[in-house]
Amino acid sequence: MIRTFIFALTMFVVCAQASATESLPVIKNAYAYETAASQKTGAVFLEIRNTGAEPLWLEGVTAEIAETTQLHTNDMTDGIMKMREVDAYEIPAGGRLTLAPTGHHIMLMNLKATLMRNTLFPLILHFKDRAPIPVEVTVRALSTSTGKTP
Ligand SMILES: [Cu+2]
Repeated sequence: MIRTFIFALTMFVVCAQASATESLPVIKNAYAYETAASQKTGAVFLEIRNTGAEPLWLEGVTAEIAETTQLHTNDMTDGIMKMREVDAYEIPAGGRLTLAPTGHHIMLMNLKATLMRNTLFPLILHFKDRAPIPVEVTVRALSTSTGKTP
């Protein structure tokens, strides 16, 4: 009798923990800059908030609009800014990660279509141990940028 009760209690705790870590990443402000017709690459920036109690890992991205996508970061090496591919981005528990032109960015390679300003295109974010999350990326005009794109 007591044993059953303890088992039930344990199950309750386990379930409560599982649902606590199920909190979804919150994605905000996903955007890319428009591309020229001849341009084969583009970059996507966005903000990810982790409302959960566990770290989140963004492990990859799929986008219909590009043949390949990679997670990139910018490193300063010998005074030169260079892009480098990374396996994943960590978003700490209760923290946020901002992808921006000067740092981390999602690289779209071999674009199948030109990114036209004021349009949207879909992207799917793949987090470790989470269901994929679709987002809509807004294409911004280049003139509104700082003039710096990766
Ligand atoms: Cu890049």
